[in-house]
Amino acid sequence: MPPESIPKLADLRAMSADEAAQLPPLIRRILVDTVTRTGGHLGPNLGVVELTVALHRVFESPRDRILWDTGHQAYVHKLLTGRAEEFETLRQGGGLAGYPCREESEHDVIENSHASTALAYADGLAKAYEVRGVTDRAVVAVIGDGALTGGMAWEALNNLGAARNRPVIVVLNDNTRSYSPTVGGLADHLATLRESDAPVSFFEQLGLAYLGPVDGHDIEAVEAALRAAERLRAPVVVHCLTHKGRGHAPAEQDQADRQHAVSARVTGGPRPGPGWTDVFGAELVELGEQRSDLAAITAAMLGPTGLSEFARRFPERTFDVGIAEQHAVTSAAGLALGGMHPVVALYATFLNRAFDQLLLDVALHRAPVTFVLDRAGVTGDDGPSHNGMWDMSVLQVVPGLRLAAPRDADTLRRALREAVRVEDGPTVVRFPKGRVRADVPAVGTLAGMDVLSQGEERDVLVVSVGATAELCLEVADRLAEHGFCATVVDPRWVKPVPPELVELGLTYRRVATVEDNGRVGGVGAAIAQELSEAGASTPVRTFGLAQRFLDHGARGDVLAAAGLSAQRISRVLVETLAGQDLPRPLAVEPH
Ligand SMILES: Cc1ncc(C[n+]2csc(CCOP(=O)(O)OP(=O)(O)O)c2C)c(N)n1
Repeated sequence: MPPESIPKLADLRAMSADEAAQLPPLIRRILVDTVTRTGGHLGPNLGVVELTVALHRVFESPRDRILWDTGHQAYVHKLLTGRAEEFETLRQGGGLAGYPCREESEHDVIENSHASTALAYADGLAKAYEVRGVTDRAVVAVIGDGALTGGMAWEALNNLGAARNRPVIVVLNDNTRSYSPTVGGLADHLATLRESDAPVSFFEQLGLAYLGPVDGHDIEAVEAALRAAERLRAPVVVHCLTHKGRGHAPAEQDQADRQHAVSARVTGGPRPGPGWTDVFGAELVELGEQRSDLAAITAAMLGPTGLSEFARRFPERTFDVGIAEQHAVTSAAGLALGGMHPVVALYATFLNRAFDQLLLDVALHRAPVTFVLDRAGVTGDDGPSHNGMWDMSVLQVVPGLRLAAPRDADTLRRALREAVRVEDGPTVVRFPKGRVRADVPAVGTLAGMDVLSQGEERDVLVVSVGATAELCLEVADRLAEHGFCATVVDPRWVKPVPPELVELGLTYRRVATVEDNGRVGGVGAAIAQELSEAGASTPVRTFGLAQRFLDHGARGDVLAAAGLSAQRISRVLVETLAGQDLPRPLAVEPH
């Protein structure tokens, strides 16, 4: 059946229970057909088909506000809220976003992708409606058992439970998994609630009502529970039990993560080589063998951050803390105080969650913690909140922190070995998403830094940060075509700015820095500041990502749109070297 057979919302609500029961197989077929082609979150969406149908039959979106925590499970919601015909454009440039998107639809109230926020938004919405005397709409937040492990969710429950007359419906989508099985005391408590109805739930003890558990694949049962929840006019948790990957055998049988996220179907071409994540994971296992004080910490992303093998070899030194980056960081500081050297493996974008913990709990304590930031820079198809384009800016302000941006597999291994040897403060190793390309060998060293390409004249010193090395070499080639000489250096450790780099910069006509990070406050800005303080008159051009929320799309397209292409960088540099960038004197107009 084609996407046109997805009913309009009003028709969905008018359907009989029997008619509604016909929808899930159609929806699952669309999900599987599309997501296996475009890539995206398959397992989570297959698990919420009936739940989403029930939600949209009971509540009247957009008057009633339905909030999706994390937002990766909102594809069915998109299909049911007028986007079925565009669904095949999912995650493609110019097409539907992979998460809720306010610009896309009035049914999308919040857009995030960072977990555990929906209950706080719901708390705020409900407070606003109470203060403004708005009583005609429900506030509904759907949250997974994984996202419920995040501290923000607990903080929100604490607030929701305290106001027993302010209605908020929390739909707990309990599939027992984050990527892998959800861990911790709360997960154990949910298991108890699933298996017997005797004990009082944690939610009731906090002051919320509790309904369930309900079979989340039984539309009528979910609808009945949601209606009962609405009638309570109180903060209430509706505990729904679902199966991640439901109805699609490859997802149901996937022991690792129930096809939590699948890649776009690749047709033909050479087999892809190892990824940055694999190189890191393998090196950490080697280091773990040499050093019994090394520990690994993940925030519910053991496999995706490359820690599976480390966990298999050293289970007693591997800690999954749940989707709790703040806790991961401060508990790493605790591990360090206790004589270990923890390696905290995160996606770069999620480190934002734990900035203060890194600043004060780790750096102020000079705790030897190594942060490994995967998916740094533009990630592309997951949209604005998933790009790891903030880390090298926010980390600039952390005293005593050292940051390496390796350019290839070889320098990643080196950086990691060096990082875990540092015992007087935090270290960071950041690298991008995807496959590692061939190593980019140094042609020499200059003042202790790797030289990737040596120019004969001192026209431009190009400072290559991390995986921008190939791009910088292409820039050097293009400059050569225009008769300008560029030397490309890679300092590898970019924070603090190496003093040798500043000295070297003083001897060039121009300095250009290139980084896969927001331009504001990044490595380039730090280098420019150091050069200026050293009294240099050398103009510095900092190339990085335009400091805006970048639309989703293929990585190469997003990079180019954000200003990081060899063509653009070389054009700007040729203009500056030809003196065309000098400010023209203002013409003074007579009175
Ligand atoms: C702050 C933060 N950390 C990590 C992630 C990565 N992540 C995306 S979905 C997910 C698991 C979510 O589990 P759950 O909420 O139970 O939803 P499910 O996919 O099982 O339906 C994780 C860890 C994230 N989105 N946000």
